[in-house]
This record gives sequence, C-alpha cells and structure tokens, in this order.
Amino acid sequence: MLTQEQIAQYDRDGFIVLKGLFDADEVARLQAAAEHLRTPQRAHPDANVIEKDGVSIRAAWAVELDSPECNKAMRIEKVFGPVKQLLGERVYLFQSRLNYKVAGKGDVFQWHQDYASWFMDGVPEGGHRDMLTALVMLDDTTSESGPLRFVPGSHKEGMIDPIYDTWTTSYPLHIVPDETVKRLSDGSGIVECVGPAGTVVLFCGNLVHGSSENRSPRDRRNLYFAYNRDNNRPVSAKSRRQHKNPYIVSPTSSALDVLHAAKI
Ligand SMILES: O=C(O)CCC(=O)C(=O)O
Repeated sequence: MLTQEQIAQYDRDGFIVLKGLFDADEVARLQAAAEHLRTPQRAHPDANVIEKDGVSIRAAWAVELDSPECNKAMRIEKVFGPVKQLLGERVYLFQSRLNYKVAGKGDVFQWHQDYASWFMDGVPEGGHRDMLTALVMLDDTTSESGPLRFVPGSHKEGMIDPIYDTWTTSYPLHIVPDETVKRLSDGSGIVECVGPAGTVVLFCGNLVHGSSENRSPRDRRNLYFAYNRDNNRPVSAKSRRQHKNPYIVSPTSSALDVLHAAKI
C-alpha cells in the first residue's frame, strides 16, 4: 500500500513511481502476451492501430479481452490496491492499451492530457482523484527508446483547451499547445519514465505527458490500465469523440474486485 508520503507526492506531482512491482517471470509472461496481442490471431484485430508506415504496430487496445495475464495485472493487489487508495473503493477499468514503440519505428506521442480525450467520451470529472492510469513498463527503458515524459504538477492546470491533431501520427489526439507546455515545464522541468522492466507508474488524467520516437534498437512496450471512479462513468449524451473505436472505452460494466495474489 502507498505511504502518506507517496500519496502526498502523487497529489503534488500528479504521478508516482513504484519500482520492481513485477518480477522477471511476470514481465516475461506479459511480454509474451504483448507478442500475441500484436498478431492477426488476436480475437479482436480491429483493436490494433498501425503506425504511419502502414506496417509497424503502434497500439493494441482492450488488452484484457484477449490476455489472461493482462486481465490479472489490472486487478492484482500490488497495482489495484494503490489505485483504490487514490480513487476510492469502487473503481472500474475505463480503458486499456499497450503501446509498442517498435525499435527505430515507434512514432511520437505529442504532449497531451488523457482527460482531454476522456472528456470527449463524456466523462464528467477528470481530477487526479477521479481518474488515473497505471503504466507497466514491459522493457528496460532509456532516454533513447522514447520513454513516457511528464510535466510534473501540470495536472493542477485542470483541463487545458486542446488542439485536435489528426496529422502528426497515425492516431488523432487532443494535444496541448507547445507554448503551454513551455510555460508549465519552465517551472517544473520534465521527468522521463526510464528504468527497468516491471516498474509501475501511476499518473493522473490531467497530467501533461508525451514521448519522442524510439531511436534505440529495442522495442519499448508500455502497458496502460486507465481507471475511473464507478460514479464518474461517461454520460453518453455528452460523448463527442470524432474517431470512435469500440475498443477504446472498456465494455467492463462493474467495479473491479482486487485479485489477492502475489503474482499474476
Ligand atoms: O506510450 C507512450 O509513449 C505514450 C502513451 C500515451 O500518452 C497515450 O497512449 O495516451
């Protein structure tokens, strides 16, 4: 469970790093799941997004549908316990995705806030105690392999008026204007999520984040589980997302139970 100091750090910075949560055996099983999810044998191939080159996989959505390992990882106590500490007792999986950042091919993620997209899905509240994402690093990650990058404390701005960028990558995104990123990072700097596979990072929906290309010879696979408070579900009448994909918002209808197990 998180200490009071860790909770205060999350409140202040909008993220918290939990080192060594998954061991080498668990990471190997999640890596094997990642390889299965990127193949056409996947039960839901439409859930996968390809990079602009038309060949390399960019992302697999709704991973819990086809991977028992991912399905356990999203509920296991060492991940979901801290999530519930921050969001409350009744929490469900809002969305999941696995971003592959293929070696030498993986494209950028422009600076953005996840809640800017979730707002378009009709989710009423995007505060740091309403929605957050657990990132599980599946590969050892360095500055060269396109790590996730945060502007610490940027969640305190609330939702920043976004630009809808349909041209930079293969996937349209509500991005934060460059001048806003500059203003926010001039004060706080930028933090890179580098470190060994098995590291977990919890970050909130209004935290400004992005990543550059993968210039390394190794893939950088990041698994993401986005959670929402059960009483903050999207209001369908307020959904305005332009590029709809049925795998983007999880069909899971009920609040999750914790999986009491040491390993996935
Ligand atoms: O995986 C990355 O590098 C960025 C992921 C991200 O920000 C997203 O999927 O919204």
